[in-house]
Amino acid sequence: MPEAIVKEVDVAVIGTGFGGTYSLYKFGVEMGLSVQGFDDAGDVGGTWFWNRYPGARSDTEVTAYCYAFDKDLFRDWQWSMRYPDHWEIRDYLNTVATKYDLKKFVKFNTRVVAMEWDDEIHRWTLTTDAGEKYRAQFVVEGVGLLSATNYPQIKGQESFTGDLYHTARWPHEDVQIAGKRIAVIGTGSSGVQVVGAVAPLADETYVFQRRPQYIVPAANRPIDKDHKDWILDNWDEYWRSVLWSITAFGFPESPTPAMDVTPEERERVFEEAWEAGNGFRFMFATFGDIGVSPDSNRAATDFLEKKIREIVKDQALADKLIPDDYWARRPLCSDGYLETFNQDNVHLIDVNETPIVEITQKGILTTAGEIELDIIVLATGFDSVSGQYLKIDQIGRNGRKLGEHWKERPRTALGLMVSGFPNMFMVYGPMGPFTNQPPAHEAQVNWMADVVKYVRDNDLEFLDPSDETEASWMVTCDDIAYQTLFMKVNSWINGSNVPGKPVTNYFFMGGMGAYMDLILDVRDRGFPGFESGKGLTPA
Ligand code: NA7
Repeated sequence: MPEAIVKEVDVAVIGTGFGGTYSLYKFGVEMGLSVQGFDDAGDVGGTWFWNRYPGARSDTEVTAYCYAFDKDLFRDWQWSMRYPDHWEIRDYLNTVATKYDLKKFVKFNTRVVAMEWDDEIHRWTLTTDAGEKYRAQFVVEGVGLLSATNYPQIKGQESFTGDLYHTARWPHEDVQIAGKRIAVIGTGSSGVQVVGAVAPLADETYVFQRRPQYIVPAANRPIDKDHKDWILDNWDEYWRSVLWSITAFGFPESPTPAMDVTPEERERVFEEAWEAGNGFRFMFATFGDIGVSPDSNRAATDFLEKKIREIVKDQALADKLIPDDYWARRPLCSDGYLETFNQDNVHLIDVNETPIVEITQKGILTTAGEIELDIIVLATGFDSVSGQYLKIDQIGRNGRKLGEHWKERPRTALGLMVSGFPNMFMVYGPMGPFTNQPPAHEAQVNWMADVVKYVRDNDLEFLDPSDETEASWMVTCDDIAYQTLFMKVNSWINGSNVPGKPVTNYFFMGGMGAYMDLILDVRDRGFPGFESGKGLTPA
């Protein structure tokens, strides 16, 4: 006997971060469709529900780290700082959810564990971790680019008698930092933020570094009210400029190659960007080719190396903090990270020189001896881009399994849909744009809404990108990505941070504007290369 379906809806939405919350608004409120949301978290927030570690904040300027669909909200909401912290971002998403009464659509503390397409009735059946089944014609997976944790298994981890936390699974209650001995393993965005926040308070801070990173000041400060007013006065023009830029960060990008100007001019431009703060600005607003030209990249890293040497007093320590590869990882920024290494109670442990042997009851044993600790922080990042999708057992048309379809590498059409998985959309899925996320999420969800309208208006039941359409998108993405330096340096951007994960291209790196033109063109031409299906509407 078939298992009972708890509810049938037009659109199921998995995840309530920026993408999922907007999807609930778009489909459930604006379009008036029946929707059902799910989140394994206890509330809205997405990655910001979980990332509550000390120092956790967006390092994207907030005027492009917010929604564009609601001008009143933008006017009324009082962001405090240029880069909002995790509390403020959660508060913002909660305000949106409350304003549009979105939480009524969502089953929180509920994980979707499986999804299967029924090719007779053209509907998805979703199964939750409680074993309940839901049915939906369309599914939006807003599960997060940086959501599935990369949780290393270090020998002896379970024997530690102090507290051990991953940055992306930080406890909700206050963690006492003052007076503690703290180890931070990892020096990506999260590790750098944690170290900057805990080093001034902790008794001793031990920074376990595998590879150093180039770091630019954040220059966090109260939000610039004049800029906010300017955006309000130029609303459509501003958001168009964000979406039709390369990175969608809301600042003007430079088209000038770094080697086209004199060394003095380069120095002036870099110095100005250093003062202005923000890693993405430094990479993309100074010159147009830092991510692609080895010479331009080297000019930038020479400048950043000089700054590290100026800030860090002990030059032997500075040597260890200077990377020796291209600056082609996700650009970091921090106010104070490098400076902490001038404190006597902040210790850099280079795990290449003195590897971790094991975690003990009392702390961490390296080849140089045991370090006694109260707290160990795993700032070891994420099984990014594809990891969270693969946690859901997904079966599409003709029994196609997502895990098998993606075995060699993740594949999508337009970063939005997967061949053989009709009416299933991914917000910021693999081969999506390599850009600031919230504006891209909105643009993608709007495109999904256009698919839904197209299906309904044309009396269809589903759209499904063909294998050829998917293959052609992969070629487009790879042709661009392999011209960049991001494919030459190991990081989560190319999957090389997680053992066993395919090391490959995961993005469309042609810029947000080009991406917009491509996806809107597909829409305007009536989705060529997509198979459509009519069928029985279920009783
Ligand atoms: P990242 O940027 O992937 O950084 C993870 C860090 O953890 C990085 O320094 C890694 O070293 C280090 N790492 C990972 N595993 C280990 C082990 N086993 N031993 C020692 N060190 C390790 O993750 P984040 O959370 O900081 O940031 C991810 C994104 O989230 C960020 O870019 C923002 O967009 C938000 P490595 O450098 O790889 O040698």
